[in-house]
Amino acid sequence: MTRFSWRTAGESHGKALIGIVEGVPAGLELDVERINSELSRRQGGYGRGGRMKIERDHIELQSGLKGGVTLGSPISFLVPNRDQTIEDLPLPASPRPGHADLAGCQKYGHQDTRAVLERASARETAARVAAASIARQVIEAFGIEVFAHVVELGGVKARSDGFELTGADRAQIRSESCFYCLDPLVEESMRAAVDDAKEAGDTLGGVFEVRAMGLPPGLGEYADPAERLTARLGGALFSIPAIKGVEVGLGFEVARRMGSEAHDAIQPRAAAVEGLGNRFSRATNRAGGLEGGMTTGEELVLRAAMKPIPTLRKSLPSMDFKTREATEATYQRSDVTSVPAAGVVGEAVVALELTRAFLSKYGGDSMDAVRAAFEAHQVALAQV
Ligand code: EPS
Repeated sequence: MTRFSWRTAGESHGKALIGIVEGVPAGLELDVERINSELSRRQGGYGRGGRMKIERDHIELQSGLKGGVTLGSPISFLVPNRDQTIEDLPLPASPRPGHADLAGCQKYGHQDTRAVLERASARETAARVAAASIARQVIEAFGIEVFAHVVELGGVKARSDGFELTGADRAQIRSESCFYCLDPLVEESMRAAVDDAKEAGDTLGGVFEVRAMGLPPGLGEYADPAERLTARLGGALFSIPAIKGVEVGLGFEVARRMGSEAHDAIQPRAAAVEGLGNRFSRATNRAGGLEGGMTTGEELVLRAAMKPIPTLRKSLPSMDFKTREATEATYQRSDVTSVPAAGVVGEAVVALELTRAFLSKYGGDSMDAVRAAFEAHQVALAQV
């Protein structure tokens, strides 16, 4: 059995973004339209800039399938770039504060920020969304759903009472929002914030939340610190460009509470099935579905804070590489905000980590083998 892993390659204005996903069990019928709809969702959201009007992101699968069904061999794919101008674009004279430009040039010894930004660009996340859209079809076959939505943008906060909605309602409401947000009442204020920032040549950050439903308890690991799922999920969210903070469950708020107000009482699961599955549930979910680096079986609740995009039309102070004189950061084009897109990427990286943890616990060569291991654990769970 191949261990689950993935990798991306490609430059923002090169020929294509490229991905390889290994360890997807054989026998999964891949829904390609599903992958493409995630790619176009990543391109969307109010506040995106000119590049997204050029691109039509879609997947071109290269290997790992026969008749649309996975073979168990590495799945490779391209997401072609329409803008392939890497060799023609002008050299930016000065690095942008907040981007990888300066530290990247100092690391590699360049005076050419394009040599850095082409890979450091958040365009790479298109390949990750494609990889995740493949991987998550494995866990979806076992009833696991991952869902992200924007909870704050440019300081405008969504109300948090939409969470009791069912999965189908949530998805419907989010699809009607140009901010991928569940609170329609804040949409106008968010839109005004983006329009004002655009007018001022500025950019906006925000917060998205990622939830995962239908998880079995015990995914992840406490014995190996590096395999603690909390660490892996935090690392995954921090791997998205511009993410500066991650919270789990109550997040930083938990540090201000007494122990008696910080944890989740254990109680019988009301819907427990005789002889099968988890017999326990929690009265609350302050832990956000993670304890001891493992899933508890409750909903996973993660939030990530994104800084405003560092490419501003109203450029920030910088230095010219050649003259060493004070100047302004080079501006070519950018989004005003890409928090909605970052939420799509957040959903993707969480789905990749959950698939990895799921296959590390139940992995087998084929979907049938995975199902057998999963069902055996459901029987074992009823004995606990
Ligand atoms: C992005 C493509 C980029 C930017 C954005 C994300 O396109 P271009 O650089 O050609 O305008 O729109 O990149 C960044 C936010 C960044 O920091 O580099 C994309 O496909 O998401």
